Amino acid sequence: MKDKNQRIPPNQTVTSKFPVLHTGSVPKFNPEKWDFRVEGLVENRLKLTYGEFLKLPKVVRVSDFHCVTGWSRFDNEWEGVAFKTIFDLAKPLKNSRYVTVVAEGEYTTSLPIEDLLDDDVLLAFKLDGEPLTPKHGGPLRLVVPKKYAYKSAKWIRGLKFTEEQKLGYWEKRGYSNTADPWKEERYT
Ligand SMILES: Nc1nc2c(c(=O)[nH]1)N[C@H]1C(S)=C(S)[C@@H](COP(=O)(O)O)O[C@H]1N2
Ligand SMILES: [Mo]
Repeated sequence: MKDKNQRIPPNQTVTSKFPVLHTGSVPKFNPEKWDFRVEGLVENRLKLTYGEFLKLPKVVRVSDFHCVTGWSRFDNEWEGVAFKTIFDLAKPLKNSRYVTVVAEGEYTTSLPIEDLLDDDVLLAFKLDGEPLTPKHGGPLRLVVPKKYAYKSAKWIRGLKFTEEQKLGYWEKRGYSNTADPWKEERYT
């Protein structure tokens, strides 16, 4: 593990708190009605109930979290399903290159498939050994540690595989689409 000073991207400050940041209000979760859909350019579309989702193979990954507004939280222990597991089940078609991540409300973000195949990317339902709280994205959020946290969408309900990249909520509003904290890609 890198020295802590080397783990802080340029112009970020470490916080031991965990700020809550999102647009809109925290959605209600009904486990009977909740589903997770995978669609678009895939061989197998998926529609998983909450129970089915929880039965997928799980992984635990410890990573740092960097918000574009300047705070970073170190050593978050996320537990969930690796993106790779969903990828293998859905079998994206050859012309599929991007994923739009669809959350409750009007929030979306998008990423190239290869960024999501990183070993530290997961669809998380636990943080630091506890079920993910609603304000931090429970029941399910994406975690993409190598990008500013607006790519780590909370309350996710599905993935759509596409050939062209569709800009997400913050990306449409001037935030960087590549969002690399180490290169300080904050704005377009
Ligand atoms: N659905 C949804 N996910 C979201 C956001 C949002 O507004 N809506 N904000 C993003 C931003 S900018 C940050 S910094 C993180 C904050 O996560 P936290 O509230 O768990 O700290 O959530 C990200 N995911
Ligand atoms: Mo953020």
